[in-house]
Amino acid sequence: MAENSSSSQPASTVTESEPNNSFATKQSLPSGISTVNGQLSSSDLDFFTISGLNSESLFTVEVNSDTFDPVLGLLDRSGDILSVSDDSANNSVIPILTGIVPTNGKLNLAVSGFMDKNLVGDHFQSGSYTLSLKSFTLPEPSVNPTIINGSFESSDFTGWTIIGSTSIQTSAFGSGPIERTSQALLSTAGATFSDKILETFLELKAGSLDNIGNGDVIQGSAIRQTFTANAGDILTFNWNFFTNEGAQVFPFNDFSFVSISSLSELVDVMFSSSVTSLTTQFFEETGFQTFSFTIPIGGTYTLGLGVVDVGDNTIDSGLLVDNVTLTSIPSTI
Ligand SMILES: [Ca+2]
Ligand SMILES: [Ca+2]
Ligand SMILES: [Ca+2]
Ligand SMILES: [Ca+2]
Repeated sequence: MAENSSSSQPASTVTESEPNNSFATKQSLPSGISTVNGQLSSSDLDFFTISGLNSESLFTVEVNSDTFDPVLGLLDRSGDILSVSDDSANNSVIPILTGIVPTNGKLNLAVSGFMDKNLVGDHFQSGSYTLSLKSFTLPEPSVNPTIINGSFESSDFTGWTIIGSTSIQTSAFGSGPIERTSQALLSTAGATFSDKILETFLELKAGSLDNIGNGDVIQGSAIRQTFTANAGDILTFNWNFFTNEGAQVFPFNDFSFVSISSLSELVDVMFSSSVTSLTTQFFEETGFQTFSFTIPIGGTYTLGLGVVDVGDNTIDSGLLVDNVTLTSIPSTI
């Protein structure tokens, strides 16, 4: 194909080139590539291999198109399908895949069209698309002298470490905030990560999230903060759980959780006092609740909060958090 003489494209962008319809003829992308501009036609499949990534770093890959409904696949080094994404959220047709870069530093990807979940070219979608790759490592958590930015009023996650689909929301979300103008939203929609990765992130034992007992945890989002506290200090926060699962004939039991010293469920889809959520993107909510924990022994603690999909990652749930506060008991003289 013709060389693109334009210098307007950033160096990290390449144009897809045919033939690339099979794993054997996949297009090799040089290291440092983060964007591929591609074209899909009816029955077309576009295979890529991206090399030179930092092994063990986390990645998210997504495919955006203005004209068609894309499907994205991740393949192992033999070309077998590891996972396939069609839609990443209830209100989006964008496929997103996430994970850990394998030790060889390579990702094998395939772009197809709805509803070619087997990646065999069985579709009638066509148009241009953009495949975007991000890879990153999580910062080493630092120890804060107390809870920092528990109000989320800095309008970002200063003081927190985050993974997955997290955002700062205002009253425009349709619920809350319960404290001033900003709150945190964790969601199972979008670029979420596997339970195994969440457990590593939150320093939980492997299998802890499945062991909650709601079923096989698939993917989710979490935030954490490590801080020092004295015996008797009281940690509190406000939360509101949202789900679309309750509107399903056979709902999966998505849940939200807190971990501090140990892991416990905040609430799941089977909550009894369900309230129809008229103003948000979700069908149901618990309404705002308060969590409280008394620090048993002075020392360093990590607070983790999360929301996860159980069974599959088709129907979304979310968790609003605000007003995370560590209250010290005044010392007696
Ligand atoms: Ca193509
Ligand atoms: Ca192709
Ligand atoms: Ca707030
Ligand atoms: Ca779900």
